[in-house]
Amino acid sequence: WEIAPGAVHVPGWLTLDEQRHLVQACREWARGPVPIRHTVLPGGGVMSVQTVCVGWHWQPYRYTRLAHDVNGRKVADFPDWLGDLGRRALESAYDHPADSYEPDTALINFYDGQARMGMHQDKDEKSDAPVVSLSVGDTCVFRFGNTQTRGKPYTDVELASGDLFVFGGPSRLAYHGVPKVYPGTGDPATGLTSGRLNLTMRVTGLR
Ligand code: MD5
Ligand code: FE
Repeated sequence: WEIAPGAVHVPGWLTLDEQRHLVQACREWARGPVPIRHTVLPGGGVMSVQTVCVGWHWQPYRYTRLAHDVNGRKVADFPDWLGDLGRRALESAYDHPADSYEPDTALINFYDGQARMGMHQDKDEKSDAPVVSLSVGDTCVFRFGNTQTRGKPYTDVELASGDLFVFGGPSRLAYHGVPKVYPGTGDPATGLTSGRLNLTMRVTGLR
């Protein structure tokens, strides 16, 4: 399903086994070396979503090797299996080989029933490579907007457990957010008994 040029939604892309594996990996990353936390924004706001990173640490609004805003430690290495999953995801969404896609960071967001993500652009990456987004757990409303403003026009899409979304090309810099999560809609067989997990893979363009 192409929502806009370069923005492709593939419902039910992950198998149940893959979802279980992701949940397990994210659980371990959430424990450390840099524990999952509510990111504090420079203006003093606190994000309702909890975030943990792999490969590079994201803090508003840049990527760093060390989590200066949490405990000063280096985040877990970006594993090879995750890069493989990212290339397979890109191939499925765009229907062509993605051998040269080498994501080097993943942001894992955990949403409880109240968590939201306001409309924003992802522009901290110094690369125009696509972003691969994988969802596990409760269904949410994902709001996909335009590149000019936070407001209309936008398209609301439901993202359910196992769904893949790829954002590339002209959609890479579109405003987007998560205005709502539907508690209790996930399948406990994933290992996630409540809430929503979203993992995004990106190319930072850093070294
Ligand atoms: C989420 N995460 O569901 C979303 C999914 C974030 C974030 O927004 O920044 O962690 S990723 C959605 C995304 C990424 C890059 C581009 C676009 C959407 N887009 O152009 O719409 O937690
Ligand atoms: Fe984003």
